[in-house]
Amino acid sequence: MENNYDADQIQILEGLEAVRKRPGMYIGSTSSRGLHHLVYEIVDNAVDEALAGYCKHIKVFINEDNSITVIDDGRGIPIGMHEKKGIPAVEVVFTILHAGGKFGGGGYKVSGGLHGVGASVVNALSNWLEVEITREGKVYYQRYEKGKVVNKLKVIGEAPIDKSGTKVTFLPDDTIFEETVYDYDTLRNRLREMAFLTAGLKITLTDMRLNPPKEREFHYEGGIKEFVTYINRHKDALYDKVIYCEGVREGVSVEVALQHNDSYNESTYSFVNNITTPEGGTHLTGFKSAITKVFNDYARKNGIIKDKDDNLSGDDLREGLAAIISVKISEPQFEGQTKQKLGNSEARPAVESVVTEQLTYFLEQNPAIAKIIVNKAALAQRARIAARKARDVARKANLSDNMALPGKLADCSDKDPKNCEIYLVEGDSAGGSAKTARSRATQAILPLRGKILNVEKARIDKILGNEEIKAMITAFGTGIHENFNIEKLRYNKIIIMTDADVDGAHISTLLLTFFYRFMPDLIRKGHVYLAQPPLYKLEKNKKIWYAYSDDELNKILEEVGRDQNNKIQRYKGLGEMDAEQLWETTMDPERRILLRVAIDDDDESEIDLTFNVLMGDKVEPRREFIETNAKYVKNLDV
Ligand code: 28G
Repeated sequence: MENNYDADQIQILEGLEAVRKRPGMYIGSTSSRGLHHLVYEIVDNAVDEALAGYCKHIKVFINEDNSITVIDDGRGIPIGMHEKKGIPAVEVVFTILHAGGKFGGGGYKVSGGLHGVGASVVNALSNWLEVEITREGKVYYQRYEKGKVVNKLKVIGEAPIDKSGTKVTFLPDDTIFEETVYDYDTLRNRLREMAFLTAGLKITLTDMRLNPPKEREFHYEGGIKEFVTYINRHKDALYDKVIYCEGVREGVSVEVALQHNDSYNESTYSFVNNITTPEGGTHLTGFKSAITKVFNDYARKNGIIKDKDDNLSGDDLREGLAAIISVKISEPQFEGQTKQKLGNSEARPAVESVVTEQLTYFLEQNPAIAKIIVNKAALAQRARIAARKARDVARKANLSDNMALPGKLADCSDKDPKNCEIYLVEGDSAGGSAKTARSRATQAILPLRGKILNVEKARIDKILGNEEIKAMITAFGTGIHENFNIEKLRYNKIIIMTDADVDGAHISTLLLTFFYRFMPDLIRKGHVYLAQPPLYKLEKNKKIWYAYSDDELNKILEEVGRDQNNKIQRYKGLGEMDAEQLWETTMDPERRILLRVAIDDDDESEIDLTFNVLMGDKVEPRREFIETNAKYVKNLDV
C-alpha cells in the first residue's frame, strides 16, 4: 500500500454534522454492529501504521464505562500545522470528513484505506473523544465532544525522544447508538482476524469491566499461514505444509495460504484490505481458476489423467480445502446487494498469476503433496458422479406431491402444520414409549436408530442414501438445499429428544449439523428445539420430584430434607422412563422445557467454523461445544 501521505488527496466533503444526521451512511447502522464498527475504524488506522512498517503493537481496552481506548506504538499522528486549514494535522484527522479512498459513490463507506480516514466519523459519533500523541520528546493532547474541539492541541508532558505513538479514547454517543455495551467476543474475533491478516503485528484486547481484567493477545509471525492452521486446528490436515503464495501485480498485492484437510467441506475466506468479502468477487475467481488449472496441468503432465473428459473440477479440487485469500488494492470497488463482493477487474489476473506461478513451482518441489491432493480430488470426482444420480432421485421425490411418508413415522392427525410438532427420538424403545405417551392429534414421533450419520464426514451420495436422513427429509416435507421450501414444512416444531448423556448430546449435534448444512432456514426461522429430559427422579413419601440438573436436585433435597426416605433414581436414558413419566417430564407442552436452537446471523462465518469444529474427528473440542456453548441454544420459557 501507499506509504507516504499526500495531503492533497484529502478532499473535504462536508461537516461532521452530516455524519450525526445520517450515521448509517457512514458506519452502516447504529445497532450493536455500528457500535463495534467504531472500534474497527480506529484500529484500522493503527493497522495502517503497522502496514507502513512503524507499529508493532496495538492495545485495545474496553473500559469500565464502555468507552474504548486504542494505543499504538507507531510514529504518532503528525501535530504540525496543516497548510491549507491552519490547524494541526491531528485536528484535521479528527474533525474533517475525508474522502480519502474510503468513501465511494453516494458517500457509503466501502473499504479500509489510508491513514486517518474514519477517525472523524468516530469522533462525530462519540460523546467525547481524547487523543494523546507521543512524538519528538513530547506528549500532545486534545479533547473533542460530539465531534467539536474542546481545547487547542496542547503539550501535557515529556517523553523519551525515541518514544512515539498514538492513544485514542472515545465514548460512543448513547443518543445515536441503540446499543452501547461492547461485546468482548465480537471484538476478540475481529482483532484475532486482523492479527492473522497482518503478520508480525501484536494486538492485545483487555476487558477492564471485569475484575480481574480479561486479556487476550494475538500475534502471528506466520500471518495467514497460521490463519489456515487455525481453521484446520481441530481437523486432520492431509499434509504438513501450508502452501503459501505472495506477490504484487499491477498495484494489487496478493497473499494466499492453503492446506487441505480430510473433510468434504471447503472453508475459503477472502479479504480485501483486511475486510472480509463473504460474497467473493474477482480475487476469489482468480484463485479458483488458478487452482483448477494448475492441478489439472500437473495431473496431465504426470500421467494421472489422460482423457479430456477426466478433468478434475474446481469443486473436486477444493473438497476439504482451507484457504485464505488476502488482497490489497488502493481503490477497491464493491458490488452486489450488500457491497461485499470485489468488482475490480485487475484483481482476477493478479491473483491468478501469483497463484499459478508459485503453486506450479510448489507442486514440482513437493510431488508427494501434489499426489495426495490430486488423489483426493479424483475420489471426489467419482463421488460427485454418484451424487448426481442420488440427487436426481431425491429431486424426483421432491416433485411428487404425495410422497410416501416413512414407515417408522407415527404421524399426528391434525393436518395444520401450525399446530404440529415432530419428536425425533433416539432409539426404538424410547420411540415406543413416546408413541404411547404423545398427544396424538398434534405430536408426531420419528424414532431414529443408533448413531446418526455425520454429514461433515460423508459424501453427498452416502448422505442421501442414508435411511434416517431420508426419513427426516420426507417427514419434514421441505426438501433440501436449493429445493428447500419452508412453506412445505409439515411441523411447526422439530424437537430433538435424546438421552441426557454425552452420547445423546452427540446425536443432537449430529442432527443439528445435518439441519445446518441441508436446511439451515429450519434453524434460522426457529423451528428446531431440544427436549430436556430430567436427570433425576426423587421419590419421598409417595410424592415425586424431577430434577433437570445436579443443582436442581440439591435444591429439592434441601427443601425436603436429606434422609433415608429419599429414593433417588438417576436416569441413564429415555428408555428408563415409562410412557407416563416421559409425558409428564419431557413431552407435555404444559410442563416440559424446550430449548430453541438459534444461529446468530451476524456471526455466520464463526458459526461455520464452530460447526466444523463440532463435527471434526477430534472428540475433545466437540464435547467442549456440547457442554459449554450455550450461545446457540436459548432457553425458552414455555
Ligand atoms: C491509537 C489509535 C489509532 C496513526 C499515524 C501516523 C501518521 C499518520 C496516523 O499520518 C497523515 C498527515 C498530515 C493529516 C504519517 C506519522 C507520516 C508520518 C504518520 C492511529 C493526515 C496521517 N508520521 N498513526 N496518521 N496525516 N495511528 N491509531 O490512528 O495531515 S494514524
